[in-house]
Amino acid sequence: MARATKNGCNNHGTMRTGQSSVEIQQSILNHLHYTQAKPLPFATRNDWYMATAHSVRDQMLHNWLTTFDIFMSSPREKHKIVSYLSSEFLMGPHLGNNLVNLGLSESVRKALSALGQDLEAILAQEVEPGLGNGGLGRLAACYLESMATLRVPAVGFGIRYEFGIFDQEIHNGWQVEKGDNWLKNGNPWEVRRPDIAYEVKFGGHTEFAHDPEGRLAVRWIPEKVIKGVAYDTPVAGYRSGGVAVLRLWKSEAVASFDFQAFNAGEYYKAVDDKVLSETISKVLYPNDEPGIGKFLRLCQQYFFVSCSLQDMIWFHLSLGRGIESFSESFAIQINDTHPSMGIAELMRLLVDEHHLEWDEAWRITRESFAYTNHTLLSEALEKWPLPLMASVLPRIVEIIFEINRRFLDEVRGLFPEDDQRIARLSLIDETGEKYVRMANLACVGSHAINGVAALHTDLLKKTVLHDFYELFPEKFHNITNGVTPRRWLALSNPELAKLISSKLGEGWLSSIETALAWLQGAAKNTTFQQKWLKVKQANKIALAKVIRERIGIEVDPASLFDVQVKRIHEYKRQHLNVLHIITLYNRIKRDPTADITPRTFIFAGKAAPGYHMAKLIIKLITSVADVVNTDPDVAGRLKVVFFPDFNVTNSQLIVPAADLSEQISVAGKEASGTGNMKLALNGALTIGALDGANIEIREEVGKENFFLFGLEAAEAQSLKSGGYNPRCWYEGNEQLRQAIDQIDAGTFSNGDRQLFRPLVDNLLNRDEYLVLADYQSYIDCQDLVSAAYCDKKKWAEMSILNVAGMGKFSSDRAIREYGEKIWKTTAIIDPTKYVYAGSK
Ligand code: 6GP
Repeated sequence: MARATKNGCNNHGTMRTGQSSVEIQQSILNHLHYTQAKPLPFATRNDWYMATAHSVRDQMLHNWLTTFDIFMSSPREKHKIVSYLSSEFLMGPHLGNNLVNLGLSESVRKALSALGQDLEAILAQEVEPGLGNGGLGRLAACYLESMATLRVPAVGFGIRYEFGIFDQEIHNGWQVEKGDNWLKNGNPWEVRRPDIAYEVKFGGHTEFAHDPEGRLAVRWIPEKVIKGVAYDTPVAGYRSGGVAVLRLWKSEAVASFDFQAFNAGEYYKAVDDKVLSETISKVLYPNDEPGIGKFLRLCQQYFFVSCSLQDMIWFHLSLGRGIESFSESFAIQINDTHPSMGIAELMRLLVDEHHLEWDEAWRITRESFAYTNHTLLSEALEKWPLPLMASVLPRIVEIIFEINRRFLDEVRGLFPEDDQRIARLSLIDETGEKYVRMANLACVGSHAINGVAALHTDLLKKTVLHDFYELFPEKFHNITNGVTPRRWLALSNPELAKLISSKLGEGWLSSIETALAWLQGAAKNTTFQQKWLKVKQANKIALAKVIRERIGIEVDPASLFDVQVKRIHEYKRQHLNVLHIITLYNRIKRDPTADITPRTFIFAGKAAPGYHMAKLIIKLITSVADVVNTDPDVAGRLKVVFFPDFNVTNSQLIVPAADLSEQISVAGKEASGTGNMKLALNGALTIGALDGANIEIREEVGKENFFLFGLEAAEAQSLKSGGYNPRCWYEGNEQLRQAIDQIDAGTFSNGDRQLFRPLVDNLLNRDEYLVLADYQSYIDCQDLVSAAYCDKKKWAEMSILNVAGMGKFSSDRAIREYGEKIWKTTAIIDPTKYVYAGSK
C-alpha cells in the first residue's frame, strides 16, 4: 500500500498512478483485513469490491493531497477554484472509470486474478450513485472529470441524497418506481468530514439589531437551524494526476440530544427534530414533473448553496485574503437555476455577516457567478411561489426584493415608458399569484450566461432570455456541451478504443479534439472497416445476451440496432419512433414477403412519476412490442425492446452496440443533448432533426454521414403560429392515419379502446411537438437508413467518419472554453511534477 510521508506525499510531491499488481494485491488484502475486517474464507463479493475500491481510493487521495500541496505553493494569481454548483451529479459507477483514468486496469485485473477474483464480477458489484435525473446531472459529472484531467482546481458542490433517482421496473408494460437505496452496502468512495459543517437557517423572521461594532444590521431569527456536513469524493483526471472533488452536503440536526437534559416530551421533540433535519437531503426530486415545486425542494436548494458558499468563504479567508477579493478565489458556475438562490445567499453572507456595503457585495457577487441555462421549455423555467419562499427564507426574499428594486430602477432609466418590459424583467412575476423567477435572478446576478449548443444560445437570445440579451448582450456566450471520451469510449467500448489506438497510437484520449480526425484517413480502408464492424458486432452480441437474460426477448445481432435512449418526454418524440415501427409492421402485414431491413428497436428511459403522458408512451412501446415481437408474419425481422432502468451503467452497455442513434426531438426544444454525442462517438449514425447539438454534429461529421429529416426550428415555429392543425396531416396521409387508427382501435391493447385515447386525442387535437407534421419526412428518411445499412462497406465508412468527426464534442474542449471565456482560470499542476508510471 502507498505509504504517506509526513507531508502527506510520497515521491517528494510527485504524483503516482502506476502501481504494480503485487503492491495492489497487498493493498487489497490489507483493506480486506483492516477495513472490511473479514477473514479470507468469509469475504463476500461486496467485501472484495470494497477492498479493491479502497485500494484505488488510496491512490486518489494521495494525488488529491498532492494537488492541494501544489495549489497552496503555486503563485497567488493561480489560486482560483471553479465551484460547480449543481443540484445533481450523475457520476456513474466509480471503480471502472477510476481504473481507466489512473492507468490501473491491467494491474488490478492481475492482482485480483492472483487472489482468485474476477475484475468484471467486482465491477458489477458496484451500485451506481444515481444522484441526478439525466441531462444536466450527467453533464456535471463529465465536466468534473475533464476539470481533473485538465488540472483545473475544481470542486463540485451538491447534495448527498440518501435516495437517488428511482429505479425503474416494468410491470405489465407499465413503469413502476422503486426507491434507490444506493448506500445500503456502504460507499467506499466518500470521506465524511464531520469537521466541515455549516449551519443553515430556515423560517422565522428578521429584525434590525446592532452588530458587535455597533452598526445597525438585519438579523435573521430563524425558526429552525440545520447543519450540513461535507462528504468528499475524489474524481480522478485521466493520467494527469489532477483530482477534482465532489463535495456533497448531508443534512443533520444541529445538536445531538442528550438523555439527561430532556424530559420525556422534549426528548421526543428532539427526535422529531432530528428526523426533520435529516429529511432535507433524503431524496432527489425527479424533474419533468408538471406543476410547481415542493417545499422540501426549495429547502434543498437553499441548504446546499448556503453550505457551499459558507465553505468557499471560509477557505478564501483561510488563504489570508480579505473578503473583498472573494471573486479572485472562486469562479462559481451554476448548473441551471437550481442553485441560483446562491446569488441572494452570497449577498446575505457578505452584507449581514461580513458587513460589506451593498454595492461592494453586489460587485463581488456578480463577478463570482455565471449561469448555464439548460432548457428552452418555458414550463421548465423554475419559479417559486412568493409566499412559500417568504415563509421559508424570509431574509433571502428581502434581499431578492432589494436586488429587484435596484435592478428595475436601472431598467426604468433605460426604458422609461416600457412597463411591459419592466414587468417581464422583474424578478417577481406579478401576472397572477406572485412568484420569484429564478432565471431572472440568475441573469441579473451573473456576469456570464451561456447556452449549451449554438442553436440553443441563439434561441435563448431571441426568445426565453431576449429581454436580458437586449440589456446585457456582452454577458451571453455559447458553450456547446461535451462528453468525456474516457467513460464514454475507453471504459464502455474498450475494443473500439484499442482499434483506434492501433491507428492513432497511445495518448489520443487526452487530445481527442485534434486526434480523432486522423481516423478519416482510415475510413475507406477495407481491412480497418472489417475490424471496425467486428467490434460493433461483438458489442451487439453482448447486448443481445443481456436483453435475453433480463427481458427474455431474443434479438438478432445481425439486425440494425436502432436506439433511442433518454428521458421519456413528448418533445423527445419516442411516439414518432413508434409510428415508424407500426408503419413497418403494416408493410409486412400487407405483404409478408416485403423486403424489410431487419431491425431491433431499443428504447430505454425513465418517465417522471407524475408525468402521465410519458408513462403512457412507455406503455405504448411495450404494447407494440408485444404484438410485433410475436406476430408470425414478422418472422423476427422486427423486434422491439424496452430496456428497463436506464442509468449510466446500462447506458455504457447499450451505447457501444448502437447502429442508429435516434435524436428526433422537434427542432427548437432540445437544448443540446449529450446522448447524441455518446452514440456518435461509438460509431452510431444519427437520424435527427436540426435541433440542439445535432446541428453541430452534422457539421462535424459531414452531412452525407447524417440522416436529416424534419422541420427546422424556424419552420416549426411558423407552422405553429400559423395555426397548426394536426388533423389535416392525419387525414392527408394514409399510412399515418392507419397507424393512429390502429392505436385508437385497440390493435395493440387487446381491443381496449380507452387505454391510448389520451395520447391519440393529444396527437389529433394539439400535437404540440409536431409529430404528425414530421411523420412523412421521418419515414422517408428511415427508408434511406434501411437501404444504407444493406451496404456494409459504406456503412462502416460512414460510422468511422462519425467517430472521426467527434473531437469537438469532448468535455475537455468545453471546459477549456469555460476556462477562457468565463472563469479565467489557469491550470495549476506543473506537469513536470507529475509522473505517469503506466500500469505494470
Ligand atoms: C438538459 C437538456 O434537456 C439537454 O438537451 C442537455 O443536453 C442537458 O441538459 C445538458 O446541457 N436539461 C436538463 O437536464 C434540465 O433539467 C432544466 O434542464
